[in-house]
Amino acid sequence: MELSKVHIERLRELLARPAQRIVILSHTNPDGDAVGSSLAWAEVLRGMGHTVTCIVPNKYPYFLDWMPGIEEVVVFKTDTEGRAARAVAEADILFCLDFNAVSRLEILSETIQANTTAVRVLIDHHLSPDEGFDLIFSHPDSSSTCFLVYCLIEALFGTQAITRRMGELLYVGMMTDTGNFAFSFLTPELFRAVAVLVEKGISIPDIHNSVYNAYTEGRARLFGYAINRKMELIQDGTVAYMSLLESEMRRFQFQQGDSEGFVNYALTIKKVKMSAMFLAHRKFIRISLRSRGNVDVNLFARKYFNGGGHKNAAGGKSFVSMRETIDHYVRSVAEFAAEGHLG
Ligand SMILES: [Mn+2]
Repeated sequence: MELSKVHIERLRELLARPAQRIVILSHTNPDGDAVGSSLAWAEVLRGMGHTVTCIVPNKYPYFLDWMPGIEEVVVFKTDTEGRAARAVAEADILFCLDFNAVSRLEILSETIQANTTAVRVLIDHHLSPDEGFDLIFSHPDSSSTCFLVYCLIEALFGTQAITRRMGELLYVGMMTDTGNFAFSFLTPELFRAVAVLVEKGISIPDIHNSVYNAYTEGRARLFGYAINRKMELIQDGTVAYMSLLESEMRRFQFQQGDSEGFVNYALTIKKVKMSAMFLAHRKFIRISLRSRGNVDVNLFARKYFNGGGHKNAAGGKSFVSMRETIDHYVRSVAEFAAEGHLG
């Protein structure tokens, strides 16, 4: 992954202005990469004397509660004191981390559009970023935004600027976005970065345990239910899907983040090349897509579900019923296969 020297210098100049008021934003349903990269970047900026507020549209999953500094993240949805709106209105710089379009902020996007004076900087690894940023670090070849933030810190200050605390935060995103170092873009540079974080004193077993072995009983039982009762295979067993209605989620005391990993599980079946998860929300159905190898779910999500993401991990939304959404998926998969996209 090659960072642009020109962009690095522009970032350096921007941050050289004294005492900037900075807001770091990340996406709806923030995950380990969103929160980890935001908090680590906030630490760096505070170290330079800037005032930093981290904002996410809605709550992060409970298994990230242990992350150092997470209590300072402002959750826009439950921010009754208007801290988020005030920080955005007063901001000199807005950093957008781990998403590629302001629309991904959903309930927070209007608030962002209201401030037209702040410099907007994108730091992200999703495909096809939107226009409208003043400075863009868009690296779809980075396995996580945390790794990208690591590279930015290294380019700006050298790795001596990385503390153990930052290391723990950055490792969370590197680990979760790569499926514990099992997906694509596992470059030598990434493992060199991990080596540096280990040198800083991070405990990989502790972080792994805190993130992956911290679920509720309800989540474990919901997982069993989803796999046993709700997983369907189509296209001669090469494509899977699963759906959860609100009533089913309630039955297992569903909490934000509980369905993470479900969509990946179908890909543990040898023949399965593509997997989808349909999760009912009050106003729409959220779709997660995963694939193996050359099957491009970013393309699929763009074409059929108004979404996007990465080649092997993407998402979208549907505003019709669960039945209609699934019918649309099954038809779309057939068309996708007929066009030769399933190999
Ligand atoms: Mn990410």
